[in-house]
Amino acid sequence: MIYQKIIESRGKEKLFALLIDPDKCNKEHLKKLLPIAMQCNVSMILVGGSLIKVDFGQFVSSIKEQSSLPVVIFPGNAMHFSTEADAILLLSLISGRNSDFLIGNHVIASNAIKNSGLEVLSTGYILIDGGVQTSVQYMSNTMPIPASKIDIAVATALAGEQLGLKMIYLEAGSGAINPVPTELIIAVREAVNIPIIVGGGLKTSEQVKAAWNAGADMVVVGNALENDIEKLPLLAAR
Ligand code: 1GP
Repeated sequence: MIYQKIIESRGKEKLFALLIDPDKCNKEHLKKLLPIAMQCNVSMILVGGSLIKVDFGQFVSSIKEQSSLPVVIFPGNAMHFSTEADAILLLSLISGRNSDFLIGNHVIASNAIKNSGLEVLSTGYILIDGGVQTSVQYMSNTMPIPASKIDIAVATALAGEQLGLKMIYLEAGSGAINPVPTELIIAVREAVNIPIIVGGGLKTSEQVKAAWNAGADMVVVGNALENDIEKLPLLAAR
């Protein structure tokens, strides 16, 4: 079970998730990327994006055929689904006030998720302003929390924990100029006990380590590796 693995790793090993956007990863790239990901002890592969054109199920299957790494769906909406994955990061966009992303898509997908038997990782998804308008902001039609409003981010994370969500994802958005500030991660870490995932705009190993040191249990990197697989060993080094 993936959640069990996340809980058991706390205090022992920091986790690194590789985010693959199916539209930005062709067969050749995937073939090169997966062996490196396995060598680098990547903890799991997240598959997703705000808007996806290619066949989601086929893409997940091709990852499963070529690697033994756990594959977790990182859905942009209810259409992003595959029974071949190991788990789904069931994101409720709790920093926003758009009911479609708080509960609407979840209702649409609920029976398919139940029938699939996939592990459900219910996660409070909190958008933090990363210095540029990102696809997730536009597609979800929600406003991110300003990066300086640490008290709002903390209260939002706390509410997510009190609602029974199993994890908090602090998200600056794919391709963010500024990753989630370390002071904000530290403050959320002090406020909640559940695991914290941090992603968006992490481009250097210093930024990855800073997020881990601030209290992230797992970091997510996508963009920085899309055109530069060679950076993976450095970014994923513990
Ligand atoms: C985006 O947090 C992830 O949803 C990863 O962001 O693509 O900027 O690494 P990047």
